[in-house]
Amino acid sequence: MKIGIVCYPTYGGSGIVATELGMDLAERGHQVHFISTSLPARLNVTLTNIYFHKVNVESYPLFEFQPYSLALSTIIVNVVETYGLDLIHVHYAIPHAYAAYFAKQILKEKGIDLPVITTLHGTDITLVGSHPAYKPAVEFSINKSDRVTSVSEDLKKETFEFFNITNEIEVIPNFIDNSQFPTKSECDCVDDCFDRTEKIVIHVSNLRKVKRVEDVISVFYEIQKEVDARLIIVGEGPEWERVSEQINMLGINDKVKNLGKVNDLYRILCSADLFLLPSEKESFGLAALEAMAARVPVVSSNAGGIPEVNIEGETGFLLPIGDVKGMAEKSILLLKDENMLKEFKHNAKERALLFDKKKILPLYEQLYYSVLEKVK
Ligand code: GMT
Repeated sequence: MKIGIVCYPTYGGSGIVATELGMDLAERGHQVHFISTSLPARLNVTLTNIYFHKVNVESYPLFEFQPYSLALSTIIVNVVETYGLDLIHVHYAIPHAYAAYFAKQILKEKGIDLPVITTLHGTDITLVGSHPAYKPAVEFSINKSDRVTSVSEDLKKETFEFFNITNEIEVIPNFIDNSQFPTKSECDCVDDCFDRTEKIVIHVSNLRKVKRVEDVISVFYEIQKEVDARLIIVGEGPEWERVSEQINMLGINDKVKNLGKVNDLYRILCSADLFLLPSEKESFGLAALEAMAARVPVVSSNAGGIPEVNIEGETGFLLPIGDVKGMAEKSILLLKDENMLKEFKHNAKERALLFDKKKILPLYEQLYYSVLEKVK
């Protein structure tokens, strides 16, 4: 198949999922065309069968805001006509599903049928999509997509609650490539990252408000009173300034290290003992799954789709959003009990294996074939 993939190129989960999916499809022999404003963070464009097309949003003095959707529709039309794409798969509804719909209409005039598949990732529905400024357009483009997928049952439920949806939504959960993670013995040998006498607590995110990074700090503050521990923060984002003030105020600067954006996340993760994810909203929690694939248990909130990934009392603990005290108590319990920690680490990996890309990616491939069958 010749497949077009539209995604945001940044470090967000939707871009990661789109990129990993595309690279795997290319490995399976499909021709994959990425369409994005810049090269997606994890994309290896040197792979055979991978093509990259940049969305050029021209600036013009008359425009206060650049017309991204228009530029995207146009490039989709051009790529479909030039390379003869069979379908387009857009990740994130806003405005990708909308732009794809218009590309489809333009192509229809030229006698080309372009099936559009939309994958909903979370913030496109729960935070931005339901805003009155976007709602009718998001609802319309979901209903007009040939197929719609959601990364969790919870997100599917929220989509039906927020919008008047007449289309079906198929849940295809996010996935992980377990083969990219260091093995247990390799993990045990990673001793150059951190001091192995301390317990390593880790948080990975784009440090946005919705991640409640201040709760991460408050939970860790309680942990380090009881356990010899260090907090590693991976990622960059708008909340960092506020959070670093909190770290200063609590006087725990020597116990918290911010690594910023890293290239060897999986190696760093496998040095950790506990992952904290107290998010306000999370349609799935890919960051938690990545931690689990590195054998790291998770103490999280019970927001959105997190309970579909992190299992209470098995791979970690789930507490209500904002329950810092509860999260700290469970973290201390786990970090102090070596047997429980060992068992949870094992369980976390077992759970991550259920989301292995070998199991999940064929679901997308089947979906593509069934769409093509329908339009034939
Ligand atoms: O969470 C973010 O800040 C990024 C956001 C995105 O759109 O990339 O992540 C969403 O999609 C991920 C991949 O499907 C999910 O794992 C995240 O849970 C989801 N984030 C939210 O729902 C807040």
